[in-house]
Amino acid sequence: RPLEPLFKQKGESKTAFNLPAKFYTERYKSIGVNLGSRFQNEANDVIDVQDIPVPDLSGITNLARDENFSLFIPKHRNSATNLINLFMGAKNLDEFQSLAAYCRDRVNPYLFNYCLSVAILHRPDTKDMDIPSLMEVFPDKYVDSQVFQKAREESYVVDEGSRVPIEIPVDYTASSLENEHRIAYFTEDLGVNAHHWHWHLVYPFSGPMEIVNKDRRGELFFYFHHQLMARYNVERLCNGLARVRRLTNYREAIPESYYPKLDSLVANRTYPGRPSGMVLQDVNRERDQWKIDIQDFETARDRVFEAIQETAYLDANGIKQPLTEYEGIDILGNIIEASSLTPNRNYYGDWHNYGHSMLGVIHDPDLRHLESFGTIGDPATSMRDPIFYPFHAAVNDTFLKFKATIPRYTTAQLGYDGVTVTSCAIQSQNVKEPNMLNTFWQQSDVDMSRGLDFQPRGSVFVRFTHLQHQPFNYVIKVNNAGGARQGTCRIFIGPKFDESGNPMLLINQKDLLIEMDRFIVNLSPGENIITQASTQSSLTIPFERTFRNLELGRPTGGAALEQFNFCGCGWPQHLLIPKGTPEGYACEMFVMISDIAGDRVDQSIEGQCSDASVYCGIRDRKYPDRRSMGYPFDRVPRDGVDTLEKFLTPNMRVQDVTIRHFNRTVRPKRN
Ligand code: CUO
Repeated sequence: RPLEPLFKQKGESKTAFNLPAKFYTERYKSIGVNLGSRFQNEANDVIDVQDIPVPDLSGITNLARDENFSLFIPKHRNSATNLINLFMGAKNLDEFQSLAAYCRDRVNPYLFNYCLSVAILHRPDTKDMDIPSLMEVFPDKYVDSQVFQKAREESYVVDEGSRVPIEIPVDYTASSLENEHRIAYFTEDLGVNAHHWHWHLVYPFSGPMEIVNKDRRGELFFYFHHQLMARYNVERLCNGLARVRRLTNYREAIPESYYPKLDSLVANRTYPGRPSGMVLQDVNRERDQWKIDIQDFETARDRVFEAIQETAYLDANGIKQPLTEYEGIDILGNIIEASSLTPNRNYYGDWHNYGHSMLGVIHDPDLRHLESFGTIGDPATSMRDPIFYPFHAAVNDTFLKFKATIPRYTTAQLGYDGVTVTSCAIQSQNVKEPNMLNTFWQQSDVDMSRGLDFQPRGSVFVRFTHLQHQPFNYVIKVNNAGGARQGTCRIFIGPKFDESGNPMLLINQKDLLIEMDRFIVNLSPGENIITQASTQSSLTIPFERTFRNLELGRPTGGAALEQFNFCGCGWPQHLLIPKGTPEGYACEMFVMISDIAGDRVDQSIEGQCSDASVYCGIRDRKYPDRRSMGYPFDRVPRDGVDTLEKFLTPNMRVQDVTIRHFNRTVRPKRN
């Protein structure tokens, strides 16, 4: 029962759906046009869709087909919950396919895509099916709008074999007058934005409980975004910018501005820009059935602070419950986001989601201009906007305030008796000096033809420029004074100096430490040499999987779909390390072998994608590490420990490493 072709919009699919007559939409019923098979002549496959009773879509089609869609807007969220419930409730695959085919021509396309993806990810009978990346279906959320006009021309005028890729300039959203633009290579990176969308798809905050309620999802919401912020801040430091500010005053003018240069192909509208100096206002958008005051936003935040101060929250019955040492962070994550697992939405509200949505309509809070939300209002595009970071810095700081209230790790909780890390080093490919990481620019091509709103004959490539690094190995020497045993190797990298060039204090440095890899090692008695390739990192997925239909150097022409779902969730490998500087950016690498007794989660992960489990977890399984996420840096260091050196127990080691940036561009091989 193929579902994948249902993702296709506007007829680019080669699969036609033969629909029962009662499925025809009102507009075409009278003239007998079956939208599902309107391209039947060109179709390779024709699928007969099973006749089922027509479902009630009234709580779903209240979002018009030509509106932009955001989960952060309550009305849209309700429509999504209704549609996911409908898809999840289908008794079998035949019925699911029929429902999806019926809905496709009636439901808002973004909403449809999201709900179909969520349902495929979570239904037991479709878990192994492919879902295409959002970038493939809706490239308009990722790519400069000027590209589409050029793509149209190229595909109409030039034969497939002679087409040249359409290049997206590096600096298309702003000039160098805008300081924030120095790190646009990170904030506008296609892979980063695709990953952020995918993370939120795998961990939806609303919908049926069986899809929201995943192991430690509130804690992972914290940790994933904490790591995003660490990575972003280090990119800032590499580019001569200070760590990002926190957005704490909701009544002050907001200096961060952004003009996204994106057009929504579905809504046929340009994503609104935001000039510097805008001020939040109370929101009252009647068409969206949405009303929220700044006061509500402030109250939600203040109540979270109150819970942290008391290390206890009020449950739905108004009874105080403790925020405990290990589980407290998970509950707090669900309260702050807020997800459907929040214990008391009436009291705590939706702090984080309010932020995205209110900032998203700052330009038209009462809908007088009939403008949709800005990029911050949608997880697929929000990381592009510089205001994402001051807002998420404030959210992250709140989590860290809670972490500062819980007991510090003792040396006994950090150590591993008889295990000594005697050395650790990085060796980059084709680089003589050890502990030297090299970054540079690379251009890559992505085939956008599947998501264009016209039907090109064959591939249309878009060429974009992204950061890349020389692949490298970690070489870690470990002495084991005991018998054969296991441990977890945890590797972090962070800046050695602050903005002023002073050595970093651990209390600040710990929040900038980027996790690079985490993997279980087998230790033999005596000396062990562990070699781990950067490409094997349990955070990342390879470039090809981020972009999936990409075929470097060749026209695609119907590239086979790979399993995408959880396997498609992962930090893009090309951004594993920060950019560094031309003169060499000084970092410290931290390596630890932790005691497996405190790490191990007894479960089988066979047959499951676990390539990027650090940020994404593993489908249908527990998070594969029992420690608090971020261990050993999730808590304030013990008394008297103010540097990484002093933090060390024998099972840890620190090594200076340098990240050097070469301002040159590697172009795709086919030119
Ligand atoms: Cu991922 Cu605010 O949660 O963007």
